Amino acid sequence: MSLRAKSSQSWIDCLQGQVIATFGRHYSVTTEAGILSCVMRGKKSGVACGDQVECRMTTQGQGVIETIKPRNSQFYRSDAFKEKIIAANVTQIILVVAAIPSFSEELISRCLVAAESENINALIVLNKADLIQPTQVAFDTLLLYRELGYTVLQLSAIQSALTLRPYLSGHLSVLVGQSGMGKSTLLNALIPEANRSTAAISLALDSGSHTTTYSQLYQLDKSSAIIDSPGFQEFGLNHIKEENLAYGFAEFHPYIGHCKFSNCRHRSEPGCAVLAAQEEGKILRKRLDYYHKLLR
Ligand SMILES: Nc1nc2c(ncn2[C@@H]2O[C@H](COP(=O)(O)OP(=O)(O)O)[C@@H](O)[C@H]2O)c(=O)[nH]1
Ligand SMILES: [Mg+2]
Ligand SMILES: [Zn+2]
Repeated sequence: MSLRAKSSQSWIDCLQGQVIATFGRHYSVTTEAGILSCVMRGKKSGVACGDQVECRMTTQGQGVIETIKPRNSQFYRSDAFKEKIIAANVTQIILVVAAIPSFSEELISRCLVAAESENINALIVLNKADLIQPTQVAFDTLLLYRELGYTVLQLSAIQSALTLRPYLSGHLSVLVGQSGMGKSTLLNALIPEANRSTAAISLALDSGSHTTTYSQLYQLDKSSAIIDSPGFQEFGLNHIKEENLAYGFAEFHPYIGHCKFSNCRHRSEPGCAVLAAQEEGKILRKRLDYYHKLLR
Protein backbone atom coordinates (compact mmCIF):
# COMPACT_ATOMS: atom_id res chain seq x y z
CA MET A 1 0.00 0.00 0.00
CA SER A 2 1.41 3.43 -0.87
CA LEU A 3 2.06 5.90 1.90
CA ARG A 4 -0.62 8.17 0.55
CA ALA A 5 -3.28 5.47 0.53
CA LYS A 6 -2.30 4.44 4.02
CA SER A 7 -2.67 7.91 5.47
CA SER A 8 -6.04 8.44 3.80
CA GLN A 9 -7.11 5.06 5.17
CA SER A 10 -6.30 6.07 8.73
CA TRP A 11 -8.13 9.34 8.17
CA ILE A 12 -11.24 7.39 7.13
CA ASP A 13 -10.91 5.14 10.19
CA CYS A 14 -10.85 8.07 12.53
CA LEU A 15 -14.31 9.07 13.68
CA GLN A 16 -15.29 12.16 15.63
CA GLY A 17 -17.68 11.44 18.42
CA GLN A 18 -19.19 12.41 21.74
CA VAL A 19 -19.32 10.20 24.81
CA ILE A 20 -22.98 9.80 25.78
CA ALA A 21 -22.76 7.10 28.45
CA THR A 22 -20.13 5.69 30.76
CA PHE A 23 -20.40 2.21 32.26
CA GLY A 24 -17.24 1.63 34.25
CA ARG A 25 -14.58 1.46 31.57
CA HIS A 26 -17.01 1.09 28.68
CA TYR A 27 -18.27 4.12 26.88
CA SER A 28 -21.06 4.74 24.37
CA VAL A 29 -19.92 7.16 21.71
CA THR A 30 -22.17 8.74 19.07
CA THR A 31 -20.41 9.02 15.73
CA GLU A 32 -21.44 9.54 12.12
CA ALA A 33 -21.23 5.73 11.87
CA GLY A 34 -23.78 5.30 14.65
CA ILE A 35 -23.33 4.57 18.33
CA LEU A 36 -20.19 2.61 19.16
CA SER A 37 -19.45 0.75 22.35
CA CYS A 38 -15.88 1.77 23.09
CA VAL A 39 -13.00 1.20 25.43
CA MET A 40 -10.22 3.72 25.91
CA ARG A 41 -6.88 3.08 24.21
CA GLY A 42 -4.47 1.69 26.80
CA LYS A 43 -7.41 0.96 29.16
CA LYS A 44 -6.99 4.38 30.71
CA SER A 45 -9.88 5.73 32.73
CA GLY A 46 -11.00 9.31 33.13
CA VAL A 47 -13.33 9.45 30.12
CA ALA A 48 -16.50 11.33 30.97
CA CYS A 49 -19.96 11.87 29.60
CA GLY A 50 -19.83 14.91 27.34
CA ASP A 51 -16.28 14.29 26.17
CA GLN A 52 -15.51 14.97 22.51
CA VAL A 53 -13.32 12.17 21.27
CA GLU A 54 -11.63 10.66 18.27
CA CYS A 55 -12.25 6.97 17.94
CA ARG A 56 -11.79 4.11 15.59
CA MET A 57 -14.25 1.35 14.78
CA THR A 58 -12.81 -2.09 15.47
CA THR A 59 -15.74 -4.35 14.62
CA GLN A 60 -19.34 -3.51 13.81
CA GLY A 61 -20.73 -1.43 16.68
CA GLN A 62 -17.49 -1.45 18.65
CA GLY A 63 -14.49 0.80 18.82
CA VAL A 64 -11.57 2.29 20.64
CA ILE A 65 -11.28 5.87 21.84
CA GLU A 66 -7.93 7.15 20.60
CA THR A 67 -7.92 10.65 22.06
CA ILE A 68 -10.02 12.89 24.24
CA LYS A 69 -10.20 16.40 22.83
CA PRO A 70 -9.36 19.33 25.12
CA ARG A 71 -12.28 20.08 27.40
CA ASN A 72 -14.03 23.42 27.79
CA SER A 73 -14.90 22.51 31.36
CA GLN A 74 -14.59 19.60 33.72
CA PHE A 75 -16.85 19.10 36.68
CA TYR A 76 -14.98 17.14 39.32
CA ARG A 77 -15.49 16.01 42.83
CA SER A 78 -12.88 14.34 45.03
CA ASP A 79 -13.09 11.73 47.70
CA ALA A 80 -10.36 10.81 50.14
CA PHE A 81 -8.49 8.88 47.46
CA LYS A 82 -8.89 10.52 44.10
CA GLU A 83 -10.68 12.91 41.79
CA LYS A 84 -13.76 11.73 39.99
CA ILE A 85 -14.93 13.46 36.89
CA ILE A 86 -18.70 13.80 36.81
CA ALA A 87 -19.09 15.34 33.35
CA ALA A 88 -17.01 17.08 30.71
CA ASN A 89 -17.75 20.16 28.61
CA VAL A 90 -20.90 21.02 30.53
CA THR A 91 -21.90 24.66 30.54
CA GLN A 92 -24.37 24.31 33.40
CA ILE A 93 -24.92 22.24 36.51
CA ILE A 94 -28.44 21.76 37.78
CA LEU A 95 -28.23 21.12 41.47
CA VAL A 96 -31.32 19.14 42.43
CA VAL A 97 -32.44 19.34 46.05
CA ALA A 98 -35.67 18.47 47.84
CA ALA A 99 -37.13 18.78 51.30
CA ILE A 100 -37.39 14.98 51.64
CA PRO A 101 -34.92 13.36 52.06
CA SER A 102 -33.18 16.33 53.63
CA PHE A 103 -30.34 17.90 51.70
CA SER A 104 -26.93 19.01 52.86
CA GLU A 105 -26.15 22.72 52.63
CA GLU A 106 -22.47 21.89 52.73
CA LEU A 107 -22.90 19.80 49.60
CA ILE A 108 -24.62 22.67 47.80
CA SER A 109 -21.88 25.12 48.74
CA ARG A 110 -19.21 22.71 47.57
CA CYS A 111 -20.91 21.95 44.25
CA LEU A 112 -21.21 25.67 43.60
CA VAL A 113 -17.51 26.21 44.35
CA ALA A 114 -16.59 23.41 41.93
CA ALA A 115 -18.86 24.88 39.23
CA GLU A 116 -17.68 28.48 39.66
CA SER A 117 -14.03 27.51 39.60
CA GLU A 118 -14.61 25.96 36.16
CA ASN A 119 -16.76 28.83 34.96
CA ILE A 120 -19.82 26.61 34.78
CA ASN A 121 -23.24 28.18 35.21
CA ALA A 122 -25.22 26.84 38.18
CA LEU A 123 -28.93 26.57 38.78
CA ILE A 124 -30.68 25.15 41.85
CA VAL A 125 -33.88 23.15 41.43
CA LEU A 126 -35.95 22.64 44.56
CA ASN A 127 -37.85 19.53 43.53
CA LYS A 128 -40.91 17.88 45.14
CA ALA A 129 -42.74 21.19 45.46
CA ASP A 130 -45.92 19.10 45.78
CA LEU A 131 -44.77 18.54 49.38
CA ILE A 132 -45.93 22.05 50.14
CA GLN A 133 -45.12 22.60 53.81
CA PRO A 134 -41.57 21.13 53.92
CA THR A 135 -40.74 22.73 50.59
CA GLN A 136 -41.52 26.16 52.01
CA VAL A 137 -39.05 25.56 54.83
CA ALA A 138 -36.42 24.28 52.38
CA PHE A 139 -36.93 27.32 50.15
CA ASP A 140 -36.16 29.60 53.10
CA THR A 141 -32.92 27.75 53.87
CA LEU A 142 -31.88 28.41 50.26
CA LEU A 143 -32.13 32.18 50.79
CA LEU A 144 -28.35 32.57 50.94
CA TYR A 145 -27.94 31.18 47.42
CA ARG A 146 -30.67 33.44 46.07
CA GLU A 147 -28.86 36.39 47.69
CA LEU A 148 -25.70 35.30 45.92
CA GLY A 149 -27.58 35.50 42.63
CA TYR A 150 -28.32 31.85 41.95
CA THR A 151 -31.73 31.02 40.53
CA VAL A 152 -33.76 28.67 42.70
CA LEU A 153 -36.58 27.03 40.74
CA GLN A 154 -39.35 25.22 42.57
CA LEU A 155 -41.01 22.42 40.70
CA SER A 156 -42.49 18.98 41.09
CA ALA A 157 -40.93 16.52 38.69
CA ILE A 158 -43.78 14.06 39.15
CA GLN A 159 -46.13 16.76 37.90
CA SER A 160 -44.20 18.75 35.31
CA ALA A 161 -40.72 19.94 34.41
CA LEU A 162 -41.91 22.70 32.10
CA THR A 163 -40.60 25.54 34.27
CA LEU A 164 -37.07 24.15 33.88
CA ARG A 165 -37.19 23.75 30.11
CA PRO A 166 -36.31 27.37 29.13
CA TYR A 167 -33.18 27.29 31.32
CA LEU A 168 -31.80 24.34 29.38
CA SER A 169 -31.77 26.03 26.01
CA GLY A 170 -28.33 26.16 24.41
CA HIS A 171 -26.67 24.39 27.34
CA LEU A 172 -25.04 21.07 27.98
CA SER A 173 -26.40 20.62 31.51
CA VAL A 174 -25.73 17.97 34.11
CA LEU A 175 -28.13 17.00 36.90
CA VAL A 176 -26.23 16.64 40.16
CA GLY A 177 -27.09 16.15 43.81
CA GLN A 178 -27.67 13.59 46.51
CA SER A 179 -29.52 10.37 45.78
CA GLY A 180 -33.26 10.50 46.15
CA MET A 181 -33.67 14.17 45.24
CA GLY A 182 -35.42 13.26 41.99
CA LYS A 183 -32.79 13.80 39.28
CA SER A 184 -33.83 10.77 37.25
CA THR A 185 -37.51 11.56 37.72
CA LEU A 186 -36.79 15.06 36.43
CA LEU A 187 -34.93 13.67 33.44
CA ASN A 188 -37.85 11.36 32.62
CA ALA A 189 -40.21 14.32 32.83
CA LEU A 190 -38.08 16.18 30.28
CA ILE A 191 -37.48 13.14 28.06
CA PRO A 192 -40.12 10.46 28.68
CA GLU A 193 -38.49 7.97 26.28
CA ALA A 194 -35.32 8.06 28.42
CA ASN A 195 -37.00 5.75 30.90
CA ARG A 196 -34.37 6.22 33.61
CA SER A 197 -34.90 4.02 36.63
CA THR A 198 -35.91 5.80 39.81
CA ALA A 199 -36.20 4.48 43.34
CA ALA A 200 -38.28 5.06 46.40
CA ILE A 201 -36.46 6.90 49.14
CA SER A 202 -36.00 5.43 52.59
CA LEU A 203 -37.88 7.54 55.07
CA ALA A 204 -36.27 5.60 57.92
CA LEU A 205 -32.77 6.46 56.74
CA ASP A 206 -33.76 9.90 55.39
CA SER A 207 -31.87 9.10 52.18
CA GLY A 208 -32.25 7.88 48.64
CA SER A 209 -30.76 4.72 47.22
CA HIS A 210 -28.17 4.66 44.47
CA THR A 211 -30.40 3.54 41.61
CA THR A 212 -28.64 5.52 38.94
CA THR A 213 -25.38 3.70 38.42
CA TYR A 214 -24.15 5.30 35.22
CA SER A 215 -24.20 8.71 33.60
CA GLN A 216 -26.03 9.22 30.35
CA LEU A 217 -26.38 12.18 28.02
CA TYR A 218 -29.69 12.93 26.31
CA GLN A 219 -30.13 15.36 23.45
CA LEU A 220 -33.05 17.73 24.07
CA ASP A 221 -32.84 19.55 20.75
CA LYS A 222 -30.13 20.53 18.31
CA SER A 223 -28.29 22.83 20.72
CA SER A 224 -29.29 21.50 24.14
CA ALA A 225 -28.53 18.30 25.97
CA ILE A 226 -28.70 17.06 29.54
CA ILE A 227 -26.79 14.44 31.52
CA ASP A 228 -28.25 12.38 34.36
CA SER A 229 -25.57 11.35 36.83
CA PRO A 230 -25.47 8.99 39.81
CA GLY A 231 -25.99 10.72 43.13
CA PHE A 232 -23.27 11.39 45.66
CA GLN A 233 -23.25 11.95 49.40
CA GLU A 234 -19.89 13.68 49.63
CA PHE A 235 -18.25 16.29 47.49
CA GLY A 236 -14.57 16.83 48.15
CA LEU A 237 -12.76 19.83 46.72
CA ASN A 238 -9.20 18.51 47.03
CA HIS A 239 -8.80 18.85 43.27
CA ILE A 240 -9.05 22.65 43.44
CA LYS A 241 -5.67 24.28 43.94
CA GLU A 242 -5.35 26.71 46.83
CA GLU A 243 -4.65 29.62 44.49
CA ASN A 244 -7.83 28.92 42.51
CA LEU A 245 -10.21 28.42 45.42
CA ALA A 246 -11.31 32.06 45.53
CA TYR A 247 -12.67 31.71 41.98
CA GLY A 248 -15.15 29.25 43.43
CA PHE A 249 -16.90 32.20 45.06
CA ALA A 250 -18.73 34.12 42.36
CA GLU A 251 -19.08 37.29 44.45
CA PHE A 252 -15.27 37.46 44.98
CA HIS A 253 -14.60 37.70 41.24
CA PRO A 254 -14.65 41.52 40.95
CA TYR A 255 -11.94 41.80 43.63
CA ILE A 256 -9.58 38.98 42.66
CA GLY A 257 -6.49 40.42 41.01
CA HIS A 258 -6.85 43.74 42.84
CA CYS A 259 -4.97 42.69 45.98
CA LYS A 260 -1.57 44.18 46.78
CA PHE A 261 0.11 40.80 46.46
CA SER A 262 -0.48 38.74 43.36
CA ASN A 263 -0.32 35.53 45.39
CA CYS A 264 -2.77 36.86 48.02
CA ARG A 265 -4.90 34.11 49.62
CA HIS A 266 -7.22 36.68 51.21
CA ARG A 267 -6.50 35.51 54.76
CA SER A 268 -5.16 38.62 56.51
CA GLU A 269 -2.70 40.04 53.98
CA PRO A 270 -2.31 43.84 53.86
CA GLY A 271 -3.95 45.50 50.87
CA CYS A 272 -6.31 42.59 50.25
CA ALA A 273 -9.21 43.69 48.02
CA VAL A 274 -11.37 40.74 49.03
CA LEU A 275 -11.07 41.49 52.75
CA ALA A 276 -11.77 45.15 52.03
CA ALA A 277 -14.89 44.21 50.07
CA GLN A 278 -16.10 42.15 53.02
CA GLU A 279 -15.56 45.11 55.35
CA GLU A 280 -17.55 47.33 53.01
CA GLY A 281 -20.39 44.82 53.14
CA LYS A 282 -20.02 43.67 49.55
CA ILE A 283 -19.10 40.14 50.58
CA LEU A 284 -20.93 38.29 53.35
CA ARG A 285 -18.87 37.50 56.45
CA LYS A 286 -20.31 33.98 56.38
CA ARG A 287 -18.98 33.37 52.87
CA LEU A 288 -15.52 34.70 53.66
CA ASP A 289 -15.46 32.44 56.73
CA TYR A 290 -16.51 29.52 54.56
CA TYR A 291 -13.72 30.32 52.11
CA HIS A 292 -11.21 30.36 54.98
CA LYS A 293 -12.59 27.06 56.24
CA LEU A 294 -12.09 25.41 52.84
CA LEU A 295 -8.64 26.97 52.53
CA ARG A 296 -7.59 25.14 55.67
N1 LIG B 1 -43.38 13.75 46.01
C1 LIG B 1 -42.50 13.75 45.04
N2 LIG B 1 -41.64 12.72 44.90
C2 LIG B 1 -40.75 12.77 43.90
C3 LIG B 1 -40.65 13.86 43.01
N3 LIG B 1 -39.65 13.62 42.14
C4 LIG B 1 -39.13 12.42 42.48
N4 LIG B 1 -39.78 11.91 43.53
C5 LIG B 1 -39.53 10.61 44.19
O1 LIG B 1 -38.25 10.61 44.83
C6 LIG B 1 -37.66 9.32 44.76
C7 LIG B 1 -36.25 9.42 44.19
O2 LIG B 1 -36.33 9.82 42.83
P1 LIG B 1 -35.14 9.57 41.80
O3 LIG B 1 -35.53 10.23 40.52
O4 LIG B 1 -34.77 8.12 41.73
O5 LIG B 1 -33.96 10.39 42.52
P2 LIG B 1 -32.42 10.49 42.12
O6 LIG B 1 -31.69 9.54 43.00
O7 LIG B 1 -32.03 11.91 42.43
O8 LIG B 1 -32.28 10.17 40.66
C8 LIG B 1 -38.62 8.47 43.91
O9 LIG B 1 -39.44 7.71 44.78
C9 LIG B 1 -39.43 9.49 43.17
O10 LIG B 1 -40.72 9.03 42.82
C10 LIG B 1 -41.59 14.94 43.16
O11 LIG B 1 -41.61 15.93 42.42
N5 LIG B 1 -42.46 14.83 44.20
MG1 LIG C 1 -31.10 8.88 39.68
ZN1 LIG D 1 -6.55 39.23 48.74
